[in-house]
Parts: sequence; C-alpha cells; structure tokens
Amino acid sequence: MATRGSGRPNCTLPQTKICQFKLVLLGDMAVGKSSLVLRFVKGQFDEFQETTIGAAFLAQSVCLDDTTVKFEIWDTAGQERYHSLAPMYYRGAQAAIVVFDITKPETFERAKAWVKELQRQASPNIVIALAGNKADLAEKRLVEYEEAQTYSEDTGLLFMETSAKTAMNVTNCSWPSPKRCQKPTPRTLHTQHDTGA
Ligand SMILES: Nc1nc2c(ncn2[C@@H]2O[C@H](COP(=O)(O)OP(=O)(O)OP(=O)(O)O)[C@@H](O)[C@H]2O)c(=O)[nH]1
Ligand SMILES: [Mg+2]
Repeated sequence: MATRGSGRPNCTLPQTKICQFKLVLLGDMAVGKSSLVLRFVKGQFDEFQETTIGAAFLAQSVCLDDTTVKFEIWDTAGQERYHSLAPMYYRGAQAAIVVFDITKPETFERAKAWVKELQRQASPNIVIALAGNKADLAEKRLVEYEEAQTYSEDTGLLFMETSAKTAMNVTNCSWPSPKRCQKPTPRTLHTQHDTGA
C-alpha cells in the first residue's frame, strides 16, 4: 500500500500534476486491513485496533516524482454481514488490495473468493494486489509464501507479504500506485496550473 521509494508523504517541491487514485481494501475480518491503512497514513500501529463498521475512508497525498498522487482509500469491513456493501466501494476503484492473514488459511481462501468477485464485477482495468499480512508472526505461519505467490502468478495479481506491526512492505515498497500500474488508470490527471491549485 505504500508508495515506491521515491514517494514522499509531505510534498515540499512544487508538483506539476495531480492524480487521484481510488484504492479499496478487502479481506476477511481481523486480517489487518485497517492496521495497514493506519500504518500507511499515520505510521502507527494499534494492538487493539477496533473492527470496522461498514467502511472507513482515508485520504493520503504522496509525491511521486513530478506528480502528487491523492490516494482515496476505502477500508472495508471484513464481517460477513457487510459483504453486500462491498461493490459500492470497489466500483470505480483503480486498485484493490485483498488482504489475508498468513496464520489463518481460511482467510487465504476468503481472499481468493474476493479476487474472483473483483475479476467478475469490478472494473476490467482494476489492478489487484494480494497482501499476506502479519508476516511478523512467522512462527505461527500456516500459509506458505510460495503457495500465495504461485496463486498470484497464476491469477495475474501483485503479491507481497506485509506486517502492519513492523511496517514491513508498508512504507517503502511497490504497492499499487499509478506509476506501478501498467494499465492506464488515473481518473483525473491535470496540472496545478489547470486547476489553479
Ligand atoms: N502481529 C500482527 N498483528 C496485526 C497486524 N495487523 C493487524 N494486526 C492485529 O490484528 C487485529 C485486527 O486488525 P484490524 O486492522 O482491525 O483488522 P481488519 O482486517 O481491519 O478487521 P475488520 O475491520 O474487522 O475487517 C488487531 O488486533 C491488530 O492489532 C500485523 O501485521 N501483525
Ligand atoms: Mg478494519
């Protein structure tokens, strides 16, 4: 979810382009979706992160070279009773991060179901990334890295193991961003001069 190495959360240089980027997080309950967002947006981690009700919206601007990328992040609720709301959040999204917990195989199966749903119902251009979260709990691992990587390769997903707790692959990695995505994605791309911003 974090940006590439050149990303800077606080832009000090004049930026020439602004790019809005809608990102949605999906996955079973308690896999760490909100924790990944909290780590990305605020650089924090909470051992007692509360379950999400419905969905939460967060925004984060990041500078990538000469572009200010405005991430619009929809952090959805993993509880089954909120499943029917999900299309509202992934509709129009340029990227989705489907999260599972490497210590809970059933969450990996749930992640596969989310990937199928996205591939059937989301925008055909959506970039899907799979995140095997809680990588810090290596001693409790029940989903092997290779298994998730092979599945991702076969299904055409980006794959990464993460830890919201240690910030592994959250703050300096190649999560989906307009530059990472091969497909043409930005919903709006214009100069500050154009907008008067
Ligand atoms: N050890 C460890 N714990 C984590 C990690 N990420 C999240 N947690 C913990 O896992 C629990 C659930 O995290 P959340 O971020 O609330 O999970 P969620 O996917 O948003 O859950 P819902 O909102 O119910 O769908 C919390 O107690 C977190 O502190 C991680 O990378 N490592
Ligand atoms: Mg949550």
